[in-house]
Amino acid sequence: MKKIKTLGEFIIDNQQEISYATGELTSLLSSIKLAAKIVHREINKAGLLDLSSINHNQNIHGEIQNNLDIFANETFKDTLKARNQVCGIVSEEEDNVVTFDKQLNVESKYVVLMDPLDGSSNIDVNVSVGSIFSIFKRKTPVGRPVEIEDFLQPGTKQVAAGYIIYGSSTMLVYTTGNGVHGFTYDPSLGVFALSHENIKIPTKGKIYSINEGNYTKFPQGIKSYIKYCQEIDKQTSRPFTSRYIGSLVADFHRNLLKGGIFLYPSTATYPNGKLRLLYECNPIAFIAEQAGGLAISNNKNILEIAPEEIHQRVPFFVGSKDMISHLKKYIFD
Ligand code: P6P
Repeated sequence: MKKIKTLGEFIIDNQQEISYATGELTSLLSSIKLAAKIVHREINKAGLLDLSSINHNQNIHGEIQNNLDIFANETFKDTLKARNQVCGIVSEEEDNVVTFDKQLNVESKYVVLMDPLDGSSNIDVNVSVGSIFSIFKRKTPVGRPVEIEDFLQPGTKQVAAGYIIYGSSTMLVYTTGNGVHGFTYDPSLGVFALSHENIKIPTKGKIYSINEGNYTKFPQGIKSYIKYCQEIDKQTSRPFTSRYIGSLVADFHRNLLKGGIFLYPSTATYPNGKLRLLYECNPIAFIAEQAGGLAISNNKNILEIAPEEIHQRVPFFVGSKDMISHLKKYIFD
C-alpha cells in the first residue's frame, strides 16, 4: 500500500524551508485544514439540508448569500480565531476587517484574507466550489491590525496562499513560496494526503476559460483573442478547447493541472473586472507563479498591484506562461 504523507507531516518535513515559520504558520495552516474538513462535511450533504438554501441576505457586493456562504465564513473565522497566530481577517462575506481582539494581548503575527466559499451559487447544481486563502505577516508590530498597513499589502508579500476545491474529491492546494503541493482528502481517515507534489502548470495549453456570454461587453482586444483561440492552426494546436465552469477555483484547478488560460476581463457590468484582488486574484496568482505560470491584470503582474481597498476588483488573466505571454499582445493598453 502506498505510504500516506499527510498535510501535517508534509508541512513539518518542509518547515525548515519556510524561513519565517517558527511553528505559528504551521499551526495557522493546521487551522485552515480543520475548517476545510468541516466545510467539506457540510457541502457533501448540502442537498439534504437547507444549508444551501438562499437566506436572502446580501453581502457587501450585493450578492445573495446562501446559508453555506455564512456557514463557511463562520467556520474559517472560528478556527482561525481559536489559535493565537492570526490578529484579523478580511473575508468576501464581511464588509470590513474583522479583528480578533482576544489575540491582541498575544503576539499574533499573521493576517488572513479569504473567500470562504467561492462559486457557492453552483452548489445547488452540484458543481465544484472552493475556499481561497491568502496569508501575510502583519506589518504593524502589535495591537489592533491596521487595514492599510496590514491588509493592503501587494501580493508579492504573501507568506502562503492556497485553495480547497470541493469537487469529485476535496483537495487542498497551497504554496509557501517553495512550490505548489496538492493534498486529497480521505474522509475515511480524516486526513489530507499528499497526492500532487510540486505541481507545475504546462507552459503551453489548449484550454481557454472565459464567460463568452459577455462577448459583446468585452474590450476589443479580448474579442480578438477569443477569435484567435477559435481559428484553425495545427502548428499552435488551435482551435483551443473552451471550458468554463463559472467557479474560479474549479476553472483554475483544471488549467493548473492540464494547462490553459482563465480570463475575467473588464465588462460593461464589471468595469474593473469581477474578481477580487485580495482574496481571489492574489492567492491564485501566487500559486500560478509558483507553479511556473503567470497572472496579470491588463498591463501589470497581479502580485505587484498596490491594493487600494479590501474588496477591490481587477481584471484577471491567469494560466500557462506561453498563453499569458501571447495574450499580452491583445490587452496592453
Ligand atoms: P460569471 C463565482 O461567482 C465567481 O466569483 C468566480 O468563482 C467565477 O470565476 C466568476 O464569479 C464567474 O462569474 O460572471 O462568469 O458568472
